Amino acid sequence: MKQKRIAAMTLFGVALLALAAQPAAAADSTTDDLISSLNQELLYVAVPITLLVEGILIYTVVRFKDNDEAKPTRENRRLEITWTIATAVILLFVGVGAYNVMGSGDVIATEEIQPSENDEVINVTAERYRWTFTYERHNVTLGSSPGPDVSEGPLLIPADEQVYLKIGTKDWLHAFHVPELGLKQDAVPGQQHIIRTEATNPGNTYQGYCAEYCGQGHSQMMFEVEVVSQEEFEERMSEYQSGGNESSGN
Ligand SMILES: [Cu+2]
Repeated sequence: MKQKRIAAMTLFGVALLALAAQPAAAADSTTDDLISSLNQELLYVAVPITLLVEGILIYTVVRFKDNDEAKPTRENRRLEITWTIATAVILLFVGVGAYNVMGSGDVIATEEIQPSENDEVINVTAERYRWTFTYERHNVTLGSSPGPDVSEGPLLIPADEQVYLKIGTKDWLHAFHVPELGLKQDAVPGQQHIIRTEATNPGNTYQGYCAEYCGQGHSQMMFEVEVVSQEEFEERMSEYQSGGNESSGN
């Protein structure tokens, strides 16, 4: 029984270590890269702590299982100072790591993220029940379903270029979410949140969703994200322009 339990725990530990040692898959965007790297970093800290705590727990249970008269613990200042400092160091490491990722500008929307004139800006607008993507510089509007001024099309993103997505809504709450690119942002009425990213794998497509339950048609609010080379992006934009697509932007 004892050996069985130790064997099971060892197996669990090895599995965790293997998970931690696995190299991160090639990131699909700068945002995805930041998030995956942080996960990896935190795992390097979490796995040894888990093994240490579980090890002490199992050792204690096995070692003292026949101890009928447990002695009360005594104050041990050195031990208390040690675990206080160790915890503080770990929290500091996690805090600094997380802050660097969150504050980088490529993970969450902050006031400081403002595109300059030459940046690719896409207005991503949610409504019941579709998404529209307006390319300010190209005067093109694509949508997850066609409409009067909207051609049906994916969210087309040029690769290896900073892209700014202005997330907004025409009616009520929705949420823009592309898990594989690491993108998620609420679409809040009366507000516009700007998120920034740089997709790194041209030729790939990704599934996007609405991630905030918004009514009967919520499950239809899906869209495709297509990452293409910068040349192809410009070509496709000209095609959409000449294809009679009239953007509603003035
Ligand atoms: Cu929804």
